[in-house]
Amino acid sequence: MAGRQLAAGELARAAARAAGDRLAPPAPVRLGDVVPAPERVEPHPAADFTLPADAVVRVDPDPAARDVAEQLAALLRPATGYPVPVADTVADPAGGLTLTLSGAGYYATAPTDAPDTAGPATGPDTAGPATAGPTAAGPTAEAGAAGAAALGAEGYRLDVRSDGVRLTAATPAGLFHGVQTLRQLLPATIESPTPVTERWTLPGGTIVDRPRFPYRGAMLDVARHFFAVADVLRVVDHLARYKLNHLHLHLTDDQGWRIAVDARPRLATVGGATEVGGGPGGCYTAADYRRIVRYAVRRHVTVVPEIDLPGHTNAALTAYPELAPEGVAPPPYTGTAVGFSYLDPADERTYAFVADVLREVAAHTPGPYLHIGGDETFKVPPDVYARFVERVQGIVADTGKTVVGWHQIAPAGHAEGRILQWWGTQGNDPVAAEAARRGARLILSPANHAYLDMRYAPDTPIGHDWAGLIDVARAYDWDPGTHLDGVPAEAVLGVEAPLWTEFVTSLAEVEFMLLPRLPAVAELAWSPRRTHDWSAFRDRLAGHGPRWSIAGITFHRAPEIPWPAEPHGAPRLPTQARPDSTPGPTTAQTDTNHAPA
Ligand code: TNX
Repeated sequence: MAGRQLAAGELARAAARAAGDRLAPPAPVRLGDVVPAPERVEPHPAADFTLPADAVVRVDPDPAARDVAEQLAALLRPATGYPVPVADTVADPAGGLTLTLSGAGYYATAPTDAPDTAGPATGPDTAGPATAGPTAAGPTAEAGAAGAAALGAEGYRLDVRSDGVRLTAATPAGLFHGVQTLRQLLPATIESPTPVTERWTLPGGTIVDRPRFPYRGAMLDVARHFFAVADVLRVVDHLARYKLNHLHLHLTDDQGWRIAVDARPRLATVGGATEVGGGPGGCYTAADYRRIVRYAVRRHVTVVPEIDLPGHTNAALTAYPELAPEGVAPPPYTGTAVGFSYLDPADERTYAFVADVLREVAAHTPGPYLHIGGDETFKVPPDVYARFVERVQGIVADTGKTVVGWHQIAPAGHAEGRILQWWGTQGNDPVAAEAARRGARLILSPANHAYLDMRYAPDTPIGHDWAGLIDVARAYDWDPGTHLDGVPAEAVLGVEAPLWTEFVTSLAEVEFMLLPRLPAVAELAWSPRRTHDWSAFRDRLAGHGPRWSIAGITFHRAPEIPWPAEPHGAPRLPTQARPDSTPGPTTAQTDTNHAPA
């Protein structure tokens, strides 16, 4: 009798659930509506999942995975108003969100698709694709381990089923990227900082995803204008959202020196006290810098510090005039011209200075790279310049880091593992191609596609135009795998979008220039080439406008994107008066200064 009652109760509940499912509207976001486009998407419309008010995030008892779970819970709490506790166990995974490291997930046994031939052919991030069939649940443990290996260092698998969500990856970085996908699959109001009444439904199905290129980045120039630590942290958030994993900080230039060096204290006090337009500038203490690094590490973003040498050093020379040619202190510089300053390559004190600076910066930097600049040193003869770069490459090697430089360092001798950041505008660059043949790897930042300081259109209120106007289509319209003649995809480490800040003075302006172009760059760097499709990208991108608005993030409402109407309007770029001493962005002289060599 009791048994029959139980069964009847179960039946009634099942019937109510089925009726509820039939009545429930489908998830507002489609499974494929993710930027950057995932490698594989298998929708399973009957398997939508609605987050219950008592949802729990469960995670493998691994500290780094646990930290990703905490970040997932933290992003769910404000808008849902749910408590979302995190539990250190993946037992009893029904009804919540489960994050699992490595072999414990579920995978099908055999790949069903050829590897993406447009991408690099080898390496942990580029093994053959895993399979995500709707019938993939419940394979053997061996199949699980094989699947996790195929996800590589940053891939993930996301299974949304009506009884719960499972996220699996071989690494915490993979879990973190999976969380970014999950975030985009929730209704846009998940970005609200305060509770919203909403059905928190995720679209059913499976996504299996991993990056095309291991280096995916953006650069922030904190030298031309100084940006507070909080602003930099917010830029890290924007990168992480789109699965970008490197933040290059351009820490030094003519107009300001932005990282304190104990051995050379005047760099901070004198070199840091200026910026374009004559503002007060600023300088990160070692603690500030380490705070940025730690924040980035938690978001699986590697900070790449740049000390620009031997040119772009006027601020350093105001602090240590003995390093200037003829030993004469130059006046502080707050304009926007380039190419006039340099450390004296003939003076041994220059190399002691460089070693002091790079040793300290390396010590504060957990990532593998040190960027030595090397651009626009117009006043140093080419052979002297090449010997300087070779010595500095050696100093970087002594710190244990891998050297990165702008592609102008290509003519200098090869150094083990060195990386050139290419910022040209013509894909035909035999010197860079030759450096790649000698073993250099390339980060591609073609100025006419990836320079986010270029204006979108003639009426964009701020920015350069020396590399042309870059609307969203232009930012999206190139292929890193084939962009440079004679440079095979295997030599391409990845893609980076630099934001120079001669004309960018505030966080709102940074965001206005980054968004919506940064997601375009992210898609080029992450997604398999076969997913590349402007009209599909444009439609997926459009859904991010309301997300940014709800989160209070400024962006450019680019006219070529079909943004949905927003009831409360989007945050607008505050109109900034440009300081009188700063040449306007249309100044022909300023903009031809930067034509790449
Ligand atoms: C060129 S790209 C520069 C920077 C400028 C930028 C402006 C590069 C390595 N050097 O010094 O800020 O153009 O777009």
